[in-house]
Amino acid sequence: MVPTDDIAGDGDPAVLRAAVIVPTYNEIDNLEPLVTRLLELDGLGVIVVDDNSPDGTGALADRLAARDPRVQVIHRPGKLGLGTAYCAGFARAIAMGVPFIVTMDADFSHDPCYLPALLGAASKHDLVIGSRYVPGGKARDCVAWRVALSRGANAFARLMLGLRAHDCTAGFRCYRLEVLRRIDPSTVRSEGYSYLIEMLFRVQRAGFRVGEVPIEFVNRRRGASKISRSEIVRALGTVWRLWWQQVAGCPTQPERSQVEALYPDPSLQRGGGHRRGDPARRRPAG
Ligand SMILES: Nc1nc2c(ncn2[C@@H]2O[C@H](COP(=O)(O)OP(=O)(O)OP(=O)(O)O)[C@@H](O)[C@H]2O)c(=O)[nH]1
Ligand SMILES: [Mg+2]
Repeated sequence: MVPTDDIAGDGDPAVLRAAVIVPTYNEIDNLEPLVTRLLELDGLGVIVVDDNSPDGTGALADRLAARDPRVQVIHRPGKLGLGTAYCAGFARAIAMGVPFIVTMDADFSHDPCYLPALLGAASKHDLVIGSRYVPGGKARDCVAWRVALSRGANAFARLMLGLRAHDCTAGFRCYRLEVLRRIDPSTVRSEGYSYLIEMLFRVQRAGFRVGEVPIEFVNRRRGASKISRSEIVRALGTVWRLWWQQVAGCPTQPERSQVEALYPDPSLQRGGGHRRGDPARRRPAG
């Protein structure tokens, strides 16, 4: 395990090393304990993306944000999908300029205790996945059909798309800022859970280094799953679409000029490639 020092900021809430994006839909019982755990870690900010949860999760997020300036909330008018929720969170994190951007579920399936390992590994990798399927990783308390579904989806995505990661559907990830600047998450077509596969596909195709850190994934204890049968079918469709893109040789990346226009970065304009080790000394916007 990488030591916690790897994510330590200098104690100033305005100097963040990483933003943790937490998409929420009806996570009233999970959000406060999760945010409390996250804020115990130095140098982390939290971006909650709530889709007008009927159970009041959005209002709870606002109260947490009022208590601590490291917490921000993005409210959306209704359930618009996990993928687009990540996308909204990424746009905010890119605007903040934090060097590392983490995504994780609100339901404690992704234990914050792994964040130091994830962020530590991100010093050598451009995308780090908290993985169930590398040695040392596991899925606890998960029903057999969900494990089989997840295993099958991973095998299918790896085979069809040549993905090298073992846990391609994991939502526990740490991206380096320059990866998101280059990939431009807003151009990803998937809106739901398959957004994760499409992001990984693009990251690998763009030549970034992907690493995996073993985690023990724990089935949610509180609240209900939002994964539906139609999401599963859509994910299959996404894999086929990406496979076709690959076979037909379609570009998967936005034009470079488009990246520059959306996220102006002086080092890209100089044609000097991607900046490494972005300074973390930027204040979060808003
Ligand atoms: N904002 C937003 N969040 C979502 C949406 N769908 C799911 N989420 C959140 O995304 C995270 C993952 O969703 P889960 O329902 O836990 O899906 P899962 O982890 O694949 O399924 P389980 O193993 O059954 O928990 C949770 O924090 C959800 O609250 C959505 O449409 N919008
Ligand atoms: Mg979950």
